[in-house]
Amino acid sequence: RYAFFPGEPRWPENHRDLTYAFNPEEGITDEIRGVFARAFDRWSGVTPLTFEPSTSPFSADITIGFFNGEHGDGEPFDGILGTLAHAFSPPSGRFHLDAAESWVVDDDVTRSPSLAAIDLESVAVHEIGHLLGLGHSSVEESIMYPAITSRTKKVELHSDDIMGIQYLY
Ligand code: TQI
Ligand code: ZN
Ligand code: ZN
Repeated sequence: RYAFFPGEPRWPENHRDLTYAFNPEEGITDEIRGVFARAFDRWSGVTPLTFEPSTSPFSADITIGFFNGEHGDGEPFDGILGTLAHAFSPPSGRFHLDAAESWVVDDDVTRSPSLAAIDLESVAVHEIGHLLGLGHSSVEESIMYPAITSRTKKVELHSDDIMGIQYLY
């Protein structure tokens, strides 16, 4: 079943139109922007929340960045596989991805020749769940279940994810 962070933090009632920005912007392609836009749409489709891209990382509610190793928050990335990404509970809005992964952006990851290929959209949908206040679920088919395998695409919200997010919003 779905779970929340201790104290059930969430974005406040008067702050439901959220903006997101990439920081750094360097290397962010239109394909990558499209992946994140689709991942946010999955959650806005089942909540009163909206998500708009912004070019101003200092005023955006959510900042997204790809980093290698230690990147200033004491939770260093570890190179290929292991930790792929992390996101903090509301109202932090920080979403970091390990630049060392073999991210698959628009291609069919199930056909990737790389055994370590990770589908960016699948990880984005999961991490946005954390950004909005969901912890990990015990339902294996859910997006918030804490396991992902390489060369797998899992982007559809499960009824368990929807029940969890609709409790918060
Ligand atoms: N990153 C972990 C995760 O997002 C970081 C983490 C561990 C975490 N415990 C947490 C974040 C508790 C918030 C709250 O779960 S990860 C998966 C999954 C990771 C893991 O790189 O290991 C996905 C990233 F769920 F499949 F295991 C994306 Cl989808
Ligand atoms: Zn980080
Ligand atoms: Zn997680």
